Amino acid sequence: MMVFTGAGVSAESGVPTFRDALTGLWEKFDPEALATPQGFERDPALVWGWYEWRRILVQRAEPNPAHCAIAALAGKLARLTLVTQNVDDLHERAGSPRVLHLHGRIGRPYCAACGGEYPTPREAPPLPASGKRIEPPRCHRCGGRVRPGVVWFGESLPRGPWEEAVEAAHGCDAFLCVGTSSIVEPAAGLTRAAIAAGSVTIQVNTDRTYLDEAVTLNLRGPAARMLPQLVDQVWPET
Ligand code: BJW
Ligand code: ZN
Repeated sequence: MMVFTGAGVSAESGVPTFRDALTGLWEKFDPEALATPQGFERDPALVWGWYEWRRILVQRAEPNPAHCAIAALAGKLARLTLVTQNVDDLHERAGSPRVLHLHGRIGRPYCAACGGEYPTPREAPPLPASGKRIEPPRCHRCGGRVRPGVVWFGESLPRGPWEEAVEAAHGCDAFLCVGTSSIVEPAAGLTRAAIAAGSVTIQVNTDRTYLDEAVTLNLRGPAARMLPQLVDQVWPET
């Protein structure tokens, strides 16, 4: 089985999604200014400050029953590949042993010049304001500017996780797609690949998506309610 998650799986943990009406990040913030390499070059303090706000928000959030149900599912199946577009670590904190992050990890900044890791403090500092400008730190090795460890628009996805995700999408018997608008490419192509490969595809979402007619089953509702029910009913405790 392959499980593929998007921002909706973390929404009930208080982590905002991107495109939901009223509450999505892109309702209030400009993706061109904040989530592109060009935006970071133009105004590094604006971008770093915004990602610090989000990093600390994520650090303070807790996994919800959807993350926990997915972690429990791994113990009930011969093989499960968990692929996420999310930059948070809520799947890991819920106990999922292995998570393929297609869009990076917000808690793993790195040097924009040499690529070296930049360790972030473990304790959660006070939450800064979302628009607070913060100068990015400098790399301990080369003095280059440190950048958020996420994949911005126009950037390539990390090769290893992407290749593994493509292989899983083509080879799985069942594909569970949770809380994603399926708008962002190339990640959205994974669901289409699983459909084309003939696997059973289940979509969990509070809203409609353009894949509603293409998948095998739509479960309309919040992930934190739908996923524990799905897992308990399809794979009951023996
Ligand atoms: C619930 C719920 C609840 C709510 N329960 N459900 C082909 C065609 C057109 C464009 C492109 C293309 N190929 C590439 C592009 C460009 C671009 C792209 O796709 N743009 C689209 C907007 C059209 N893609 C890229 O640039 C990618 N790179 C790439 O393709 O490289 C090759 C290349 C290089 C040079 C030029 C061209 C190509 C990289 C994409 C990187 C995406 N980065 C972001 C930001 C990450 C950092 C950060 O966190 O700030 O990743 S954008 C943002 O969207 C984030 C997410 O991971 C991603 C997906 O969003 P997601 O998870 O689906 O969230 P939402 O908000 O969209 O949806 C939430 C869903 O949950 C909704 O459906 C709700 O209903 C639901 N929901 N609450 C269940 N409780
Ligand atoms: Zn460096």
